[in-house]
Amino acid sequence: MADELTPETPEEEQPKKTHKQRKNGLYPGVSEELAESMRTGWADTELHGLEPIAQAAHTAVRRAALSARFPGERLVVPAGRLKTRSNDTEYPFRASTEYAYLTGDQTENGVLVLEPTGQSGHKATVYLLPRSNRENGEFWLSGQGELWVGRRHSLTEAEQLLGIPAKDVRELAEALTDAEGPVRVVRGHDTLIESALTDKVTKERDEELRVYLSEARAVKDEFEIGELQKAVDSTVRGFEDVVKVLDKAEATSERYIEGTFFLRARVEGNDVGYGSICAAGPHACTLHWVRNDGDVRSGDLLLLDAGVETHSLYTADVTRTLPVNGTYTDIQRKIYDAVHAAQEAGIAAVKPGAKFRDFHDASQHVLAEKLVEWGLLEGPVERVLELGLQRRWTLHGTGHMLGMDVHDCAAARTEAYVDGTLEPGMCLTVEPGLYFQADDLTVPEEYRGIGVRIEDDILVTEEGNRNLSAALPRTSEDVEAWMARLKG
Ligand SMILES: [Mn+2]
Repeated sequence: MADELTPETPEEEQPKKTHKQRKNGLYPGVSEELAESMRTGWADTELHGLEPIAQAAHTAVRRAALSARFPGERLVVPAGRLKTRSNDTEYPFRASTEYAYLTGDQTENGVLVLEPTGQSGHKATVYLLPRSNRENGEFWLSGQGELWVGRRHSLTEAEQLLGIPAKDVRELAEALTDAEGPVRVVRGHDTLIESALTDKVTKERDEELRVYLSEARAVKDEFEIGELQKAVDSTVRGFEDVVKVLDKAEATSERYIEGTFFLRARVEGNDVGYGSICAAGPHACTLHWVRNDGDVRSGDLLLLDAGVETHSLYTADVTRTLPVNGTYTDIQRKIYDAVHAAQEAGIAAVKPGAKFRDFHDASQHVLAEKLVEWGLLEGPVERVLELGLQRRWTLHGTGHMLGMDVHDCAAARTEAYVDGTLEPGMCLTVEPGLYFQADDLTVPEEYRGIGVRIEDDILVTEEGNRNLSAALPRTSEDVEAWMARLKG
């Protein structure tokens, strides 16, 4: 099946192999007459005059910046390959962020190569699987044949769409093995390409390429900001969907919430940008609760942390903590309002010229004040912050860069990110939380099992910031009114 005629097999070898397979009885049902019949009688479906994809002009600018950073070197950026889920089924394919960022393309096995054109400048080529060959039976006998997986773009069509010359990827590994001169590859996506380069690359130099591509994504261009807003808008609708079916979730489990949000993500976007956290009751205190198999009970809170990923792979990352029955209890409201105050302080600290750490510090300060005020920690607040004592209940950093990866720019150097300075065009989450574990004996019983997080997606602007997810209510009163309206 899928592995009988692998895509990287040079074309000229394939007819022979197909013949041998038939002879060996691998395709016992295929007579020479059927094989002959399948070769012919197909219409020419080549598409002509295709317009470039929306981000083509932007990807060209990104490749030019990459070229300027690594003059005279061959740069290899793979999309990645299908990953086996079980036997001959694969996980849904998601192209590497680096490849999609530089090409706008998302097809499996694709590889972008920037070939140096002397001391400065590069020639970009995108290497792709071409249309399936009909002559050798590949299109219907191979698991990667278009009859099984769907029509691909021809190389000519891909060139028009991406604005990059396209070649057959099955010739790439050999070409890379033969090529001379310095080369770097983005690791972790394509073992075939990496093994072709194994004698020519070093870990340290490849890491510099990865770091560059991570830092390059920190400031978003106009296209990216539009896509992030789209992702957030779909996410807002997904949250509304969930509120409308909370009774069904109560009758079943957290899975009903996960499935409801996923429906919105698949209909309006590519997927969810990360596994949805649908955490009812004490599950809210488990930061990455994605099992989502628990009960949803009236009187408990639901912490929903979810984001739609657009077709272009930009994701939202939004959290709301909602009372399942529509009304916060007194203790839930007290904790919720404290987290909201901390988020307000955090958002206010997001502006150009501010340090990345500032919004975290602002939020943590508010949370430490509340914990002292409630008698859970002994003051003064400065002592608490100095010793980090609030972290027993605040647990995580207050936010991160957001983009094609939910934790975007993760390979950036500390000085360029965590110790860096905010600039217009950066997009980040502000997401303080308080979590009182169900078995935490250091807090009064009424706190135990309550977890609250509020998370919004904030764009740094020239003037300060813009909350991309402002369409979702944040104060406890506004959340209750919004839920009442949707459930009404
Ligand atoms: Mn987040």
